[in-house]
Amino acid sequence: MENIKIDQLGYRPSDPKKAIIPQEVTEFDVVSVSDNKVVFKANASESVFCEASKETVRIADFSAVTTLGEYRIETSNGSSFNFPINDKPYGSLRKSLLDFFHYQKCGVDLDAGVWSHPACHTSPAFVIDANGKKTGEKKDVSGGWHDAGDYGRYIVPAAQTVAQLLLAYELSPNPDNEVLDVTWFEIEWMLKMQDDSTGGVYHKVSCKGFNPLNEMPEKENGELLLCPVSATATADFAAAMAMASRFYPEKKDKLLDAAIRAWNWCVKNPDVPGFKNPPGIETGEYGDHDSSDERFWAACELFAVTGDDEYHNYIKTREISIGLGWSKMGTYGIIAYLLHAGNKADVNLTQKMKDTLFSAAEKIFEKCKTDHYGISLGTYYRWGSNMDVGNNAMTLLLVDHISNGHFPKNENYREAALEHVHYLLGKNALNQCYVSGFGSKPMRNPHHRPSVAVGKAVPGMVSGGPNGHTRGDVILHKTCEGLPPMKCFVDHIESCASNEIAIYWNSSVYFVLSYLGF
Ligand code: G3I
Ligand code: 9MR
Ligand code: ZN
Repeated sequence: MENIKIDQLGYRPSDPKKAIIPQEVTEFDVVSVSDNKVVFKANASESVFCEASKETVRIADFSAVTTLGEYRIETSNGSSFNFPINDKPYGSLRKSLLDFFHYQKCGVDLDAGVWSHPACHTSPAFVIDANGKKTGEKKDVSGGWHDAGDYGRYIVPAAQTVAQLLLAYELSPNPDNEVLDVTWFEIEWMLKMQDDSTGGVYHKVSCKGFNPLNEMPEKENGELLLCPVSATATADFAAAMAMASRFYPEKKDKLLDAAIRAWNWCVKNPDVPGFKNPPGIETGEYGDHDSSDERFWAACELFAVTGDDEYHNYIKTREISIGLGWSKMGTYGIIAYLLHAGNKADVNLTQKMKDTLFSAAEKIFEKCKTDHYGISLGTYYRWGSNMDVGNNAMTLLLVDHISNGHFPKNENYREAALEHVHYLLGKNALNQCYVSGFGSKPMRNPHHRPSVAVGKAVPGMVSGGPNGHTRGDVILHKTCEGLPPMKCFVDHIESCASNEIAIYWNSSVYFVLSYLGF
């Protein structure tokens, strides 16, 4: 019985290594798989109660095992899956997380093995107004990535994804060369989503509702509808395009021009209310009534690139906020300012931004100390909790970068971030590796239309993960009602609230692996 939880993909020799074992036993062995010999024997920790999984466990520290090889943990009443210790334990995982974006391409003939398909969603989209009525205008907005398990394309999550991929490229010790090409596919589409006359950016494009779960994308051929311009989409767009202008020198003018036109729209429209799906539209909403963090991010990116006072003055009068997930984007602004404002940076503002970011990281770090799986969600597991796991790890790593590894206190943020990765790869209450195609118990049945249509999961996709708010998801509710939050997950195609996949969940984990050099 595999009742001992470890990272199913394994460990690097010098990394800390902790398994979670049931409370009934104290002694554990590390056994070498090739000859069944015990190579390490020790006592696990005192038993501890884990609030998120409502179970009592012990922590088995086997960091002392550093010899390359294949192992498993054993106790008198069970064992773990086999796992390796070597210099590249994750193999092609990181590459596969990036390759995933290829499978999400819209508007092109896709050559992707059994998931290949003809070009989808190529017809021009009808612009609609806030009442859901067609305005008479049509626009070509083909291209970009399908957001997730559905075929909608939405600007807000696209901006998060682009930012995380570009930051992974910028801050990794060994960046993947393909990142810029991969990301350009989305940027090109985003540029088409801008309204030429006003500079505002349409919030999203999709059909009016979701199509059946077993349908390949080219089969979805209802009318495409372009939802109204929103403040969050426009500000996110301004930020992402200004940021991108630093990475694509030959496209700099075009990107910066688009960013400035979007910014000017934001200036002219300070009080536009947040986006809501117009009547009759049922696809992903990405509703967010507060565009202040998106505007802040945009101003920081524009200042980083242009050094213009207009943006600096704006930033100086705004609240500094934190966030890396689509509804709260402040941290991207902070990072742009801290890394790229150069000698134009204001000393006080720099300090304020550092304080805000560092205290957010400290809170995350404190939470890890009280969680026996070593992660930072406490008991709050919501839709896309695995993105929160990735984003919290990313926050720790951004502070690691900004502070050059010298923290205010002697805390190891890299190690804490790595525990988040171990959690995603199997060291969790369900013994579940949350990435398709990887681990001894991979996620196999994603709520992802092409995977459902073909009957086989596209590899390298990060599942949304446990969601303690099960209502509305019939299969999740039936399976997990009453269970503690860390266990509210079902590897079932129908569970969109726990087992969908999304571009911005992959980009989050991709950043973490890239930064850590895997
Ligand atoms: O804000 C409330 C909070 O006050 C409350 O405590 C909590 C618990 O119920 O819910 C919070 O709202 C949640 C919201 O996300 C913000 O976290 C909603 O319940 C929850 O249903 C909502 O989930 C979003 C989901 O769409 C449904 O709208 C996810 O964040 C978002 O990632 C997801 O995105 C979808 C797109 O719409 C369509 N494409 C797929 C994509 C991924 O599943
Ligand atoms: O399949 C849809 C998924 O991609 C979305 O993230 C989710 C958001 O609400 O909705 C899913 O669609 C379901 C719809 O909301 C309710 N009827 C069943 C649909 C398919 O499971
Ligand atoms: Zn498509």
